[in-house]
Amino acid sequence: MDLASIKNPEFLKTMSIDEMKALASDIRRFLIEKLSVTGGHLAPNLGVVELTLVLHRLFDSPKDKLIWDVGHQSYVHKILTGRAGQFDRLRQYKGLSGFPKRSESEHDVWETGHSSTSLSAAMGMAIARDLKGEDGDIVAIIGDGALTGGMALEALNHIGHEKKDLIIILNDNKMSIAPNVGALHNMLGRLRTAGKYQRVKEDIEYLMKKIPAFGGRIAATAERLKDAFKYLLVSGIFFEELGIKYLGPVDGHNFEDLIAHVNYAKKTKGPVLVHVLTQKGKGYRPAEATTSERGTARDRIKSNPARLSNPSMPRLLTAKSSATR
Ligand SMILES: Cc1ncc(C[n+]2csc(CCOP(=O)(O)OP(=O)(O)O)c2C)c(N)n1
Repeated sequence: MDLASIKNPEFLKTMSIDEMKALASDIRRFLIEKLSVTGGHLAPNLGVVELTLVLHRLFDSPKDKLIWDVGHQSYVHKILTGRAGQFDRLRQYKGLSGFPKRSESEHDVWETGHSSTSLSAAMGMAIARDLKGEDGDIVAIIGDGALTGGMALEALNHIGHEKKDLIIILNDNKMSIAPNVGALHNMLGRLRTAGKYQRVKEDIEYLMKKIPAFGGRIAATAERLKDAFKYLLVSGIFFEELGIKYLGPVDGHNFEDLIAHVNYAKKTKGPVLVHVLTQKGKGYRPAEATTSERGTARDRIKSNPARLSNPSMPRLLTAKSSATR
């Protein structure tokens, strides 16, 4: 597809999944080629190709608000909102900004660069929407790195308390600028692997139902066990206890799963978080493999032009890399 011919994201609504897959491939190739000349945030954008396509398919930007945290991962959003033709001047004087910019597009509703602000922005926009009696979805897209910032945690505190309708997309690639660390990161790690324990949870539930409800010490112990296991049985208890419904984890490179989860989030009342697992650098092996400082691409790609010489490279790399996930 000629990406420069895209004027707005409307066309995505009628695309088949296969067409969206082909478009994802075209976008990855475009990003790698353009950023090899200008530099720019390659890996974060390669990781959100499918996610951005799905968000623009299911929401009606700019009536629905897409708020990108940090904003360094908004290149795919820029392509889908009619700015592909400006990528030769990315991050240059009077050229296309590397971050969302309101003067550039009505689809850029929040100017960023500073991390961890998207959740407060979403909360403010949700309050304004309700005060004015308007409708429209408010969607914040925040990385697991930015989620550890103080402002994001203040916003979670506020969001869980107010219970406004808003959607948080947690783009969890286990990376900040370097590999993420800390207690929140460890908690997300437990959620990521929760699927593996599904069977264990089912077994525990079965056993719980077998415990007879009679008096005495056995019953008391059983009750305590039930309380303890509740934490195993409810996914995303951290967010749920804050008052935010948790959905996921979902494979952020699988269109069907993404569409199903985001559609469910749209129908949910109150604040909801969709835990999306993505791979930073997806589709370009050097960007997938490096474990630190993968921000700008120019020098790395220039130092190995052979990586760009095969025109089908992004597709090939996507196929190979999915085996390493
Ligand atoms: C207040 C502030 N501190 C630090 C940074 C530097 N910074 C840029 S991106 C980033 C984290 C990115 O990690 P994540 O949010 O997980 O997004 P990803 O790049 O993995 O998609 C940080 C800390 C910043 N932009 N703003």
